[in-house]
Amino acid sequence: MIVRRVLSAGLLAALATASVSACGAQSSEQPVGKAAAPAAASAPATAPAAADAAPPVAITDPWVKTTKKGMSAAFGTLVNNTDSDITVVSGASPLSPKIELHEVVDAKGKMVMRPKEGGFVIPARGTHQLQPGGDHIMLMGVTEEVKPGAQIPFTLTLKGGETLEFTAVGKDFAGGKEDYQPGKDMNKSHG
Ligand SMILES: [Cu+2]
Repeated sequence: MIVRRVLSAGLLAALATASVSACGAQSSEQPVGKAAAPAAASAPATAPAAADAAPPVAITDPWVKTTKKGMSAAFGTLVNNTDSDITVVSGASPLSPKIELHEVVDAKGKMVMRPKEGGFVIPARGTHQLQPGGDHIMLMGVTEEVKPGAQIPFTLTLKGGETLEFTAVGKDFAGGKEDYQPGKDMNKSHG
């Protein structure tokens, strides 16, 4: 028990250190070069550091393939602003009661999609692309028509339980080798 307590304390200390580092200017040990630099013209004078506003994880240009009903998919570029890998483990949206995280793989020359084991990993300080023909957020049963320009709210849940909320925009897309439309059988069983 004592060992476990010590370990926990160590972890907590590490976490505390990490969050202090993330806040940058709040730690007296951190160099304040960024805050002192006059080049940051766009930052308000009172903002100590732009890093304070950067979320640990974000998504750029999120969009949803337009569809009348059935299946569709959401795409965008996941951005990791931290020094550790971040894993997206699940997704949710009012547009579809069931959502899966998919990948597209080459199965004997045929591109097929399937749930991605372990979710999407965004490398530390890196990005992870969600795009047609690759990883995507799969909407298994779209409940209403998605028109171009539609605003669709999404929530992604990360491995640690944190969430990333964003709004994806409806966009027509005809390309891609994989089929995001439901088969006839699935139509039949749907609803
Ligand atoms: Cu899919």
